[in-house]
Amino acid sequence: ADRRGLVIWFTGLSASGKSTLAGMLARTLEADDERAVTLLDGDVVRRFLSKGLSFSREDRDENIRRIGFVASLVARHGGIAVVAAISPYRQARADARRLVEEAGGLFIEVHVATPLEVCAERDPKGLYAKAMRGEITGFTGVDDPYEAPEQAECVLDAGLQKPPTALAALMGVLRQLGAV
Ligand code: GGZ
Repeated sequence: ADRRGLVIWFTGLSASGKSTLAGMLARTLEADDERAVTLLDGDVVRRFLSKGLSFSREDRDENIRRIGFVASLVARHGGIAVVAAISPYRQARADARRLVEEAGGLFIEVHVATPLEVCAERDPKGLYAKAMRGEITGFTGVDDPYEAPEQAECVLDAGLQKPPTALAALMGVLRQLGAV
């Protein structure tokens, strides 16, 4: 397999299963791959690296720019970055891809394409309910855009597949692409 830097970028709606899958993938790679693994989860990033940023398009793009920059540094030094962020805008994801590739890394976009109805049904933080009642505005998938990837290296439906099944499918794609 290719042993250069690697970025695995999970994009998808809130409650689609990104964080769960990213965490499971990071633990698997930590055990099985000699490269150091850095997990960049949207929740944690917004508490530290992106503290104070809102969910306007401008601030989401800034958030993704920062994550892409850190991921490119990890890749430059031959590590693996696993990213989980809604990253709703195609252009911001393309910019992150370019930055990582310029750093000599392999960028793999994973669309966690769990249907909106499933995400809204799960609603672990009650945010979809609030958004649908109009108590919060600009919520992705309700009254804010999500631009689905057109050419993701991997598409998973965490509504249909249980996490271990989705992870196995992703590992298969990563092996096929020579990423691991
Ligand atoms: C989307 C929001 C919003 C709005 C708060 N829209 O399920 P969660 O709670 O843990 O995941 C969501 C998280 C999204 O942060 P990201 O950094 O991944 O977003 S982006 O990539 O667009 O910058 C959700 C919570 O923050 N959240 N308000 N309006 N998600």
